[in-house]
Amino acid sequence: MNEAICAICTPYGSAAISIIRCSGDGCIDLVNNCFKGFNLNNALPNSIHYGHIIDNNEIIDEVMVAVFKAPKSFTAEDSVEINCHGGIYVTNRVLRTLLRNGFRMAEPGEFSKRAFLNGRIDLVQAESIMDMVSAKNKLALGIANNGISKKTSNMITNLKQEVLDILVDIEVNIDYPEYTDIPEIEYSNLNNRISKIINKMDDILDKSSGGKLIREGIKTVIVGKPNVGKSSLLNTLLDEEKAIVSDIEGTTRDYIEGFLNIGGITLNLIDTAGIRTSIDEVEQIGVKRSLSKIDEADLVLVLLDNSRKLNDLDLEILEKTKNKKRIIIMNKIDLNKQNDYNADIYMSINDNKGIDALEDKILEILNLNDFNVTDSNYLSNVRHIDLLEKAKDSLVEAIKGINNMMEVDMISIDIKNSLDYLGEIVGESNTELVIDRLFQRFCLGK
Ligand SMILES: Nc1nc2c(ncn2[C@@H]2O[C@H](COP(=O)(O)OP(=O)(O)OP(=O)(O)O)[C@@H](O)[C@H]2O)c(=O)[nH]1
Ligand SMILES: [Mg+2]
Repeated sequence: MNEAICAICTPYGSAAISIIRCSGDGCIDLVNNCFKGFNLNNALPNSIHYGHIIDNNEIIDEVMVAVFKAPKSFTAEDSVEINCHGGIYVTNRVLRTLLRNGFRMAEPGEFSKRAFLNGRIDLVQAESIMDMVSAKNKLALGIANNGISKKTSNMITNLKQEVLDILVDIEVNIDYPEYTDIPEIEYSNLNNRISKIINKMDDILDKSSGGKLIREGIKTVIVGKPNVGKSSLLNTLLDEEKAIVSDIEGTTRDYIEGFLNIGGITLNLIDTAGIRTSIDEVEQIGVKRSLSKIDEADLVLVLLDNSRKLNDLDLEILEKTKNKKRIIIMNKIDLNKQNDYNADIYMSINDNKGIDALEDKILEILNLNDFNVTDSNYLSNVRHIDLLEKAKDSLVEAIKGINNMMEVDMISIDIKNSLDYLGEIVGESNTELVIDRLFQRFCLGK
């Protein structure tokens, strides 16, 4: 029994049309009760009909209504999509009419959740739909498409099948020791088969770090002592006057963010407060935040000043970032040279010099120049990567057990765990709680 639900699934605001999505038991009849035109109960699957939404004989809107019948709809339930005029007031009136006529408001993600629970899509596909909606660049869109088209799920399902085959061989040995015609499981053979799967998993995990960066955006932090031109760099890269630039040290007190697309990749660019020992309490908080931003960063742009000698602050910043992926930039090369430090990039933000070289260097250092979306043997979602790592760790445990000649039923526990983790990626062994939490992150109408 699936209650009839409805929600506006287009953005809230004035537009040519809005779409209200309806799904669930009796949904076609319920819409028909407030629809004047064709009798929707006689509608063919996948058909669209002209008419009016009426509320107590009052015409609310002139609409087109699309009818989908179970199981051939997004949710695999009877569904209706009402295309009404896009004004906020009129869309809300249509929605209210539906709510008064037996529908309840859908929760965020409920349509996708139903599609998943009804077996229309697996969990990876559902998550990829959300990724598609939030994709900020071409590569992220490509990754989302891999997920929706089941390429990602198939990769996991194939791994699962291989693990399952091993488990079945072991279980047969444990459960039916009396059958002498079943070949006894050999540890060396087991070791071989499991190692092969571990190698495949390693391969996927190796490629996945690039996928994760593309999907989520690359957290890029600009750091340096005061007045080196951090805010100027942010503004130049974003091509807007987002941060205040001045020759007063300590201009930026807190961090400022903006998104930048280069080479199809999204950088989440963060300008920070110049790092120095300050007596000003507010500035000190800003400096602390700058330092914590370094920890969280995928990439750090360290700025040095060509017109000032390298000092302790520069050295401290270089030391703090030495284990991060970083690009050292010598700025203000239009001024007299006072700084001999060997930087990666030389630029003058004021004269617009070195910007292209910096952008190329960013792609080079992230190793994303030749990242290939059409190769679908990687994961991009942290949840998936985390579970695949756990699945792999369980197999590594199994190998340890084999090497220690442990009982085969103990080894099979690790293999089962691995299988469970893989299942969790596509949503096969999830508890209701995990699933509820996951779908709540969707937007309304999805
Ligand atoms: N000559 C020259 N001046 C520059 C260049 N880049 C930035 N400046 C100047 O340097 C001064 C400081 O620039 P900001 O971008 O505010 O420096 P910041 O690192 O953000 O400074 P804080 O926010 O105080 O830490 C400004 O007067 C800029 O115009 C450059 O390439 N050449
Ligand atoms: Mg600044």
